[in-house]
Amino acid sequence: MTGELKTKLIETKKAWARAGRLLTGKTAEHGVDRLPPGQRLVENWPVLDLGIQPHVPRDDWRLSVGGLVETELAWGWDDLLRQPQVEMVSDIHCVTQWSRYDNRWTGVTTRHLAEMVTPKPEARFVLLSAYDGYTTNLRIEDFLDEDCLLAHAHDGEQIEREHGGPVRLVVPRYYFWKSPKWLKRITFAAEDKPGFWEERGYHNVGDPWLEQRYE
Ligand SMILES: Nc1nc2c(c(=O)[nH]1)N[C@H]1C(S)=C(S)[C@@H](COP(=O)(O)O)O[C@H]1N2
Ligand SMILES: [Mo]
Repeated sequence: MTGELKTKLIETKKAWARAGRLLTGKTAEHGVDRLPPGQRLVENWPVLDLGIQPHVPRDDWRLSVGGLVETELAWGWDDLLRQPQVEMVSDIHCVTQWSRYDNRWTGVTTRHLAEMVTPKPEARFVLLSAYDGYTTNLRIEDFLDEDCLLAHAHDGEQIEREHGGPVRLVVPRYYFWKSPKWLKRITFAAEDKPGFWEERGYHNVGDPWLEQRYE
């Protein structure tokens, strides 16, 4: 681990949630309006994290998948590359108001991963944790959307450490805090469990077109 936890940033973002900052009161329709309400387009790619950017060499990276599944699995870097690879282009929407269009991700779809582990029928949520201790949660159907993937490359280059390399999750339909960097563990569960930002006033679902910034 390097860096210190950004306690001030975390306190500020908690206060924004309490105050409902940045809310426009508008909603929009996904698939009709490309830019969700209250968002502005950026060309650069901001870096957001809790102040800790873990250094996980590719050869040390392990992803474990378990909980309510028929077959648990643990993948290393080579295992991930041996799975069917896809390329998908999607937009990023961060709750701090920036959006970034046309990100070309390479990796393995969450649907393929689910085929490998076979979630049990009782599994309704997916709990995610990362090498910096970050956590977040998704409804299983959102995790299994067709555009979700475990990504190891962005615009044809390996994902840089600051953006979550070697492997991050990408869930384009929701605010980007639902896309953990430095992905470590995926747990299928019957019960939901709020993650880091969800426990600090951020919305449990986080749909940008419904402006679900805060709970
Ligand atoms: N492991 C981990 N993943 C994380 C975060 C984090 O702090 N740790 N921050 C989230 C937030 S709030 C955002 S906006 C995006 C930022 O990703 P980026 O730095 O690649 O833009 O990562 C999300 N995933
Ligand atoms: Mo964010």
